[in-house]
Amino acid sequence: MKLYYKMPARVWTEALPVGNGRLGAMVHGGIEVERLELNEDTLWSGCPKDGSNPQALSVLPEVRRLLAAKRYAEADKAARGMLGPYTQSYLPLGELKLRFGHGGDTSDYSRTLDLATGIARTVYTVGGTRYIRETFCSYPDQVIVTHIQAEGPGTVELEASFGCQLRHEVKAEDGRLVLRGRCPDHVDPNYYNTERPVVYREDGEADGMPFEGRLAASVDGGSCRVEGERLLIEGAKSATLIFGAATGFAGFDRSPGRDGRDPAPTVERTVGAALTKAYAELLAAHTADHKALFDRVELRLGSDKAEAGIPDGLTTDRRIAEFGDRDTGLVELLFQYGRYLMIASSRPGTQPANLQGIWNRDMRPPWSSNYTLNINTEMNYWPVETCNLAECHGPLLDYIGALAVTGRRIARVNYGCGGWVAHHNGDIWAHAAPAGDFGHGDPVWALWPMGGIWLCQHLWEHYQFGRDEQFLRDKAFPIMKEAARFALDFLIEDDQGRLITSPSTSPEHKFRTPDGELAAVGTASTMDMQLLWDLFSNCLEAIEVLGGEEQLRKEIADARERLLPMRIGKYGQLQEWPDDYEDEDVHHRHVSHLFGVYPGRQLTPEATPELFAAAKKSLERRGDDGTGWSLGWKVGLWARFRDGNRALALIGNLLRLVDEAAETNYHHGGVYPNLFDAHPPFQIDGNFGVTAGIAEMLLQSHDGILRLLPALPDAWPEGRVSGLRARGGYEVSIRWSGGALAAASVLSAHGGPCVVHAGTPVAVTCGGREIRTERREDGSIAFAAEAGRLYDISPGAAF
Ligand code: FUC
Repeated sequence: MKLYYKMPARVWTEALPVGNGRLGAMVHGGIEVERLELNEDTLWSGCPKDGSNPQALSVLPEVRRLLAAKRYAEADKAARGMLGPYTQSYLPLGELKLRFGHGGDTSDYSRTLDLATGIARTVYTVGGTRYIRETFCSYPDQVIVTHIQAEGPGTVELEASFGCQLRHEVKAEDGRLVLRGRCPDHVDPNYYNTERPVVYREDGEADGMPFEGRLAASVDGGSCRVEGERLLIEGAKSATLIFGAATGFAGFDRSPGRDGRDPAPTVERTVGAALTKAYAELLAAHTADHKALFDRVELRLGSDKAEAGIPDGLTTDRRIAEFGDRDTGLVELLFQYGRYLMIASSRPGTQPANLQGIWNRDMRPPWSSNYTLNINTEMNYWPVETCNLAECHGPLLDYIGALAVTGRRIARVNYGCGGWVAHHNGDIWAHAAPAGDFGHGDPVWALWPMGGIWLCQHLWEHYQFGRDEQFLRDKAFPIMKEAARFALDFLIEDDQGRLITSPSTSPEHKFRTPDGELAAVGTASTMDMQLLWDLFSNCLEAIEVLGGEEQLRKEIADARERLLPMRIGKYGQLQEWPDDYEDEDVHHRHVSHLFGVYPGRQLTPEATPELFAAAKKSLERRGDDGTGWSLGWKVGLWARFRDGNRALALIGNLLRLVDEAAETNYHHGGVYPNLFDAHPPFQIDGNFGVTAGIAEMLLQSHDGILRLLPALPDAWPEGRVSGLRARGGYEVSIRWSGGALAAASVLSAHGGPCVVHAGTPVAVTCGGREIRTERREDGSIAFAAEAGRLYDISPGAAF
């Protein structure tokens, strides 16, 4: 479980990420100069702003009238009047540079990131001295730790300094090297050309985020001092550098500049506390914390490396370039990397993972490195429940709560609706308005009031996997029901009394009208209808669990019944829009209308065979290429289509080596040498998407049945996976051989009826005793599980 290289990172996408959900670093592993590019997840530009647009409400009837008459071009133009501001940007904290005195004449260099321990290690020899450098980011101690050990006659000689692109100063203070500064009051998105994209207010009214980073060190032998803008270590056998940082962030609704927290005491507390501890103690606490999460899931895809012609000792980038998915160990690594990155970028109490997780080096990062809610943010969190990291879901679930607050105002002012709404972009200030500088944005992405509705799926899924009824009652359902309120108020009737959304888009994809015109804004996109079905169904199931809400239950059930039905088009495809229009781009990266297959659950081969087949046809037509995240999505989709070979082909397409210098590409992605997903540019969603997709190949539970090995590719005849989670409160381990189930176990946390489909007759035992099962027509078996019991499932006749 290691990423491995034989030379230092030359560029950012070769560097190795560490993080504790809040603090992060990209570790370059340089020889004469080590660089840690630093991040803190609350370091954003701007402050809370009212993004509502009262004009939107007066434009809305006009847009609806034009759409009813299918006057798309005019509707598109008018819809621009409904937009709000752009989001703010996620910003880079700075860089910690360590300049070593030992020269560059080294041998035996290696650089690794151990996913199982969360430690980035750089090892090399200079003269007769072996230098061992370890960096990790501790969640329990809330600091980044770099330990340098000289084994042999040589010593550690180093000079540490900070770099920073934000307004800042560096000072020696009380034995610490302090980096202090503030963020701009405003940063425009990187794709928006303006005269002053980065704005610092100078009038004493600055709202921008204050921040502070502190570096301190302890040494074994030799000396350590802070002087001017440097921290200096001389003659040490080993040195431990401690870096901590904090910002003025005090909540999505408070100006950090005027009403925020002073970051200094917070950062001093963590750095001071960590300094009193020995390196071994810091390391032990970090490793225990990391392993408690990471070790829950194990995946082994049995393979004979020699037979596959894969030499030992190959670096990760060579494995990608030369073997891709044929190297099953690399596929295991890719799977676990998604889990590693989740642990490193989203922990209880932190911000949710953004487009780049927490790792960003740019003042104007791609797409503001924001929360892109029309696929990317959700995809980030697809693996959390199945891959046994449910607590890492917390930051997103909390964030949905913040959006439900700001989104209430947008629902009322922009749409005249109750409940809450979010659109395709969010930021740390819980931006919920349609993005686009009040008219600059393109409705094809901006005008999509479905962000909150999609996010609510995460609240329901968190309940489904964990069955925490109090969470459902107190936290999830109140937010879900208000999202449903918005939806119920926003829906209108078409001329046949069916319920439609208007205006409506299918994220980022245009359709071609019979006159050959490209249009973005229409009515009732298939994705809208599927998202609404999902939210309504989840609300109805929640009401069943919680009781009460009779009035709302009726209203939602009635609306779900009346949603415009999906249609099959002239190519046998699932139509993306209610009319069978041509695609703007048949290979478009978004596959929004397949939400109902994955991550949704509306379309299954058993419940909706025709629509399911049409959805598959749609995916065929889209093809097997795409941006990194698009490939990740397609892995999950092919898993749901129960085609393991095709899912693996998509993993193969994602495992294409992309160069740092590759330009932004909307059709062709892959991974960088550090296995970061390449849109390109770097975007972390594809990492999370493929991890979730691989889990989906091995276990599914969206239709109420635990489906074991639903999409096992021929290339993985042997293997085992342990610790995957399934809806209903189950933990599942599976072993297979010769391409078929060998054994499985199901741990039931809460008890209840358990239905298992293994593709073969199975018997169930518990503690060695046979369990009575009921055999069902579809080949599955059902039994009554008791809470806290482990059930063993083995091929053979059912008892
Ligand atoms: C959506 C996608 C793009 C990119 C951006 C962050 O706009 O269509 O491909 O992922 O989000």
